[in-house]
Amino acid sequence: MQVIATAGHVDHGKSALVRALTGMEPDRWAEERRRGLTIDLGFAWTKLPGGERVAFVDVPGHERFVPNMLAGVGPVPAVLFVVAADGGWMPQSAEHLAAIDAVGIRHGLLAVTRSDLADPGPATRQALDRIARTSLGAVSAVAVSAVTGAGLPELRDALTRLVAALPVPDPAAPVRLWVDRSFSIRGSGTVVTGTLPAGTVSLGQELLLTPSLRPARIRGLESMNEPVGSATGVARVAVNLRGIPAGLPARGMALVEAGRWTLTRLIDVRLSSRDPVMSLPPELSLHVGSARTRARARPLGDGPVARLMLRDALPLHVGDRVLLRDPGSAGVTILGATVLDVAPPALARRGAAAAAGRELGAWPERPSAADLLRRHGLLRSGALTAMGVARDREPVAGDWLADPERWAVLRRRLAEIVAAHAKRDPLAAGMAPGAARAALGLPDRALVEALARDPQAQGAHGAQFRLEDGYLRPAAVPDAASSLPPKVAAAVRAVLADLADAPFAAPEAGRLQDLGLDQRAIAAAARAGLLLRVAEQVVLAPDAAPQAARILARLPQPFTTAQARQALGTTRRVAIPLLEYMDRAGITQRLPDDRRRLRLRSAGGQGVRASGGRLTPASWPRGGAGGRRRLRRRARNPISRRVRPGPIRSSRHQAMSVKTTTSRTCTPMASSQAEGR
Ligand SMILES: Nc1nc2c(ncn2[C@@H]2O[C@H](COP(=O)(O)OP(=O)(O)O)[C@@H](O)[C@H]2O)c(=O)[nH]1
Ligand SMILES: [Mg+2]
Repeated sequence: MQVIATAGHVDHGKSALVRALTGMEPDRWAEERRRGLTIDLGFAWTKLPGGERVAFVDVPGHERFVPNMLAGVGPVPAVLFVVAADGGWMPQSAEHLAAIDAVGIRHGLLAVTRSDLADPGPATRQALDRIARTSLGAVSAVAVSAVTGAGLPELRDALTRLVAALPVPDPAAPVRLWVDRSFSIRGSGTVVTGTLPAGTVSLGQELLLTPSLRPARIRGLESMNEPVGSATGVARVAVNLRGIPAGLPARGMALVEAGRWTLTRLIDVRLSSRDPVMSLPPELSLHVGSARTRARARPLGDGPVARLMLRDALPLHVGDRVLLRDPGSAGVTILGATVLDVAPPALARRGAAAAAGRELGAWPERPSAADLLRRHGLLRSGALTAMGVARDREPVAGDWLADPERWAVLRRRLAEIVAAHAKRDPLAAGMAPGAARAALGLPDRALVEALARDPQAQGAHGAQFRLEDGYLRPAAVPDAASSLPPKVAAAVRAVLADLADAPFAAPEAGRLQDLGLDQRAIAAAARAGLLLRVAEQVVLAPDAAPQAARILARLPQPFTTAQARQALGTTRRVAIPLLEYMDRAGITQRLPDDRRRLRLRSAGGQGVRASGGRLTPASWPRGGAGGRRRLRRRARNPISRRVRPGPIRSSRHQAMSVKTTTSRTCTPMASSQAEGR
């Protein structure tokens, strides 16, 4: 089916025409019928000659009821524009047309009514000329009389052609059903009606009622007074809701699908008019769908871009069209605007507003994931979905999506931070990822881990750091000793001199103490690859393991610990931890009878590489033993976020965790909150 709204000046015959086309009474209220004046929206439907069903939303034409008119026109794809042959172009003809243009409706038809009372020619020419300059463009015109019935067959044919040309919306599109009526039926409970522009609603489905985000299950569904199991947009639907008290829903609220909309009070928009935003009144009415709220406008730069602070939170997508109106102005001020961001970042720095205006001014009407990521740097995949934007890339960590440029900047900054930390405290094990997360202002530690895992982090140029044993530290530098305090470097040189003649006579604890090599210093020297530390107090030269392997290769295989100790010319204090180290490194294999054999034909040759002074089989991930410890990825389950709604974190520059409580993904409200309403 299709839904078409009427439009046009009061008393030009809109309601009479809908009545003539459908046989239904669009003026629902007794007061409307008594006064012969449409005050609120009316609904009627019929079958066209070709069998297509079409519903009409009949709007009031009186200037006092323009907000009602906007609520009717907001969600529909097409209009039946009405001008009276004997009335001609009138103020609300112009105002309604401006509204249609602002909302961006592209399909319509002109009916010149009351053509039994005057020549329809002049009114037709006048109206077509004005309509042609709007989003409707060139439309067909039909002269009709609701009284004589003249022209009605031609109008039905024209409607059939119009409906056939309308685009078919995506049945899988996110559901947003703007409520235009709400009432309760004895025995059934709460019912809301609305125009479903796209997507599908079905019996049993759970939706959320904005702005409370209270869950509402569809208990009953009707389309054009007939019960249906499901309805696909475009459709007029009446929905019987479970879980919503009668009296709660109201026009302007919406039923939305969880996770697919952003509920927001703060939006960045671009006006369709060429007028600069500076001329915008600071207080405006904002209309979208059947909703109406107040908006305070802040120009972003001196172009057509503005930030709007809304009095009420609305479920919006990037790319939505909104209508802005200044009810206080003497003339009619109606402006259309495109929503460019539904969770805009704070404008903290000087000049940020103008910069945002320049950036957003160049965005397309339907901003892409790339556009939004360039602006936000990082976004959760779920947040992007809730913005109505399709994901075009894989996450960098968890469900985080990143702008490539921002990611590269973060990598460089992380390298700097890690290097600075190592310089400040050369003997430290490294920087904890949590500290790096805070320093970078990132919202999630998994991002730091992903930055460290990124192959570019290990690259030959620029950022060089790694995550090992749970700490971030600079990648091995060519002159490792220079990374140590001079005293420690000198002590290490002394140890290595001791070992030059007797490579397996590890210095005794007393000797280490005399040299000033405490546990921290030894650990730092080992990390720098200057010493091999096989036990707390047992240090050897970095190449001790391959050297030992060459000697042990000459023994009959397998060999005992005593044989190995003798061959290496050392004590049990050194031999046992060294052999255990070689077991771990895969150089030797320990048998059940405690004897060992060399695993490799030529130790130190193929299949083994030095890493940070340690030998590791090449098949291990870089970083050796520490790398094996799988980085615990914090699996952030997007489902779990749906249970507790939280603010979308918008990220910008270093202050990446700026939280905007002004927007959040539409997720069911907590049940404790639900009781409150
Ligand atoms: N003679 C004649 N009167 C009409 C025609 N259409 C509407 N009217 C009358 O015009 C008045 C206003 O019509 P209505 O449908 O309420 O206008 P609306 O305010 O645009 O909905 C009513 O008195 C109608 O009976 C028509 O085609 N011919
Ligand atoms: Mg009317």
